Amino acid sequence: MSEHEIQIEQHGAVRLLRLNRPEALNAFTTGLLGQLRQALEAAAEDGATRCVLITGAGRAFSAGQDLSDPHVAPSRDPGAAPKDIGHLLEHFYIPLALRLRSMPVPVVAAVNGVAAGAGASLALGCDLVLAGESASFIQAFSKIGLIPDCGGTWLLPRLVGRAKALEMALLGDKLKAAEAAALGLISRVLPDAELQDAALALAQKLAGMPTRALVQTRIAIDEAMKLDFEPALKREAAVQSQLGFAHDYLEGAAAFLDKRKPEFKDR
Ligand code: T3D
Repeated sequence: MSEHEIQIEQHGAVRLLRLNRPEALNAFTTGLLGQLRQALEAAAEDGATRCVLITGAGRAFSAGQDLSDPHVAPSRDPGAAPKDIGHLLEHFYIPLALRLRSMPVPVVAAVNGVAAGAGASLALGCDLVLAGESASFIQAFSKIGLIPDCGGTWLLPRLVGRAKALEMALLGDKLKAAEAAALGLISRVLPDAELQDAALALAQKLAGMPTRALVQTRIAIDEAMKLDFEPALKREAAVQSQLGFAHDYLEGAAAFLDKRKPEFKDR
């Protein structure tokens, strides 16, 4: 399957989405942003898909916003009115970030090269982030007079703390995959040649797990970061109560007792 700037492959219950503008390091045009959101929407609606894997074609994950895209590229005409970048964020990046963060299945990023600007935000917004050893993360925004967007200001301090978030965002230096893993920005680093197979294997493992519980875990952790301890305990109990009535818990517990492999179905 292909939507031009996104390649879509189905591997069993895993929907693989490959950003596909390798000649521009998969920089985001409005076309690519729109196609990626549609592809996420389609994966969310497909009951047979239980995990999404996002990666890039060629030598990069994504270089962020395509700075030559006519929607944002500064006009060379001194008389022309400046373009409103906020419009692009409102209509493309915010809906994309919200769609990604609220997927009803786990989402894995396989970062196969540089992830810069909004490309880094997209990767870091996924549930698990794997990177090849030659991959890197660049908060490129400050170099062009902008702030981190597509969720960057929310994600960075939560992932690495305020001091490192500010260092990365202010300086915009390249952070190698191994450093990113050591900081807790990403989950794992793999040899480049093993990245795609390892990411697919991880996505397939997640696809075989109790999807609804995995997604509720993501939500519970995000919510707990906003709560005091006791409200977090109560929220856990309320969600656990609901999950306890669901098929997957009954099946998981019964399979354990029967010493057999569980068959999870809930989404
Ligand atoms: O409107 C808004 O800006 C609002 C939204 C903001 C969200 C953002 O994402 S802001 C941040 C935008 N991204 C950047 O500023 C990164 C710009 N790119 C780079 O700094 C470098 O390309 C990289 C560090 C990512 C990689 O460097 P390198 O040396 O490996 O590759 P390269 O030679 O620079 O790039 C290869 C080609 O991709 C090149 O095209 P060419 O010369 O072969 O025809 C280059 O122009 C193109 N490319 C790379 N990044 C972008 C891009 N084209 C358009 N937009 C890009 N962001």
